[in-house]
Order: sequence, then structure tokens, then C-alpha cells
Amino acid sequence: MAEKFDKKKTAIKIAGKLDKKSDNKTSGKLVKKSDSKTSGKLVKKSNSKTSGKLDKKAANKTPAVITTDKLDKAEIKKIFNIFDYNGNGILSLAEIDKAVIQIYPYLAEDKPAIMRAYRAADTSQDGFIDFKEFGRLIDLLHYYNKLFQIFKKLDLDNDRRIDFGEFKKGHELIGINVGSNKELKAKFDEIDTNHGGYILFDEFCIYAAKIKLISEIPQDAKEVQETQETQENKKQ
Ligand SMILES: [Ca+2]
Ligand SMILES: [Ca+2]
Ligand SMILES: [Ca+2]
Repeated sequence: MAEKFDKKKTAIKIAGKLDKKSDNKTSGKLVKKSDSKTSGKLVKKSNSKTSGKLDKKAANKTPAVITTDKLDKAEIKKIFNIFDYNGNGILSLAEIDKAVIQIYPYLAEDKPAIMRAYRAADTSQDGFIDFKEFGRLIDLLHYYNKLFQIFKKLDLDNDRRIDFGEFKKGHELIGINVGSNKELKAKFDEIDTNHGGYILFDEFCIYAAKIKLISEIPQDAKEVQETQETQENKKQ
């Protein structure tokens, strides 16, 4: 019985997400009432519901875009098919936005992170994510989401850019430990590569990759950071 339970649990990792599509908010309630479901399902559902709630409130409790090392190919394919709303085998940005809202609702607000993951995952630079690129997309969504949580902590007034005042208050969050105001300003200017007076999320990401702010940086994220500008120019 225990073995069966475990298998269910992993299978449901995905299925739970799939269900969200149709059940969405009510699923938690439904599950509580209906006892026809397995206990595995009960556990998983109530878990994901709770963590979803937490995410919205306390952004620092970062969970679970499930990364691909925890998924097999069939599971990844399942998720891909959800993303691929029109079923043409490739994902547009619109399909990605839509799927993120359904599958990873706690990421839905984090547009800059989604955008960056989308651009970085599109290695063929054709504006679409195919199945070969999709694993990267999932991992990069996870990665940029984590970075964005940190970025948001620094961005006290929520205008999606970090001014020097905000940097001064929060610089320790990104491992900067300098004494004088002058040194701090020098550091700020170093990160603010376009010298616009603000650290933008893109600039923040480049710096974060440089100092390996998050240890489990996807292998190719660094190279990707550097090619993003080129990608941007190539697009019409
Ligand atoms: Ca599609
Ligand atoms: Ca592509
Ligand atoms: Ca700000």
C-alpha cells in the first residue's frame, strides 16, 4: 500500500497541476468533501493549496516551480501540452503567459521574470519555445522567479527598478558588504550598467549571475544573459 501511495504521489505532482486548470480555486474544498479520492491526492492538493497561498503573501517563501530534474520526459511532455494551447507544437509568449497563470499562479505577477525566462529559453531565437527548449523554460522560470523574489525585496516602492536609496537599504540581501557610501555608490553604478540611475531587473539578473547569487543557476543561464541583447535586436 505504501508503495502505491508513493507512486500516486509523484504522478499527482503533475496531475494536481493539471487539475488546477479546471478545478482551480474550488479544488481544495471539493477534495475535503469528497472522500472518493485517494489519500495521496488529498495530501498533495492541500499542500499545493497552502503553498500557493503563502506565496502570494510572503514572497520570501519560495517554492516550487518544479524543476526538470524532478520530472521525467513524459511528465515534461504533459506540461508542454498544457502550455501548447493551440496544439501546434510550439509555444508563443501568449501561450506561456496563459499557462503560467494556470499552472504556476504565484508567478503570474512576475512578468519580468517570465519574459526573461522566455527569451533565454528560446535558443533558436525564432520567438517560440519548442519541446527541445521547453525544459530550459521550466528551469529558467524557476531560476528567474527566485531572482525576482529577491529583486522585489530590494524594490521597496514596487516600481520594478531599484534606486540608490533602495539599494542602500537592501544591498546586504545580495551579499554586498561595503562600508562607505562612496563604495556603495560605486557598486551601484557597476550594476546599473546603462547608467540610467536605476538597477533594472535585467541588470540585476546579469549581476546575480556574475556573483552566483543563486547557487543552482541553470547551466546555460550565464551564456544566455549575454546573448539576450542580440536576441532583442534580431526581433523585428
Ligand atoms: Ca502553440
Ligand atoms: Ca525557439
Ligand atoms: Ca524602486
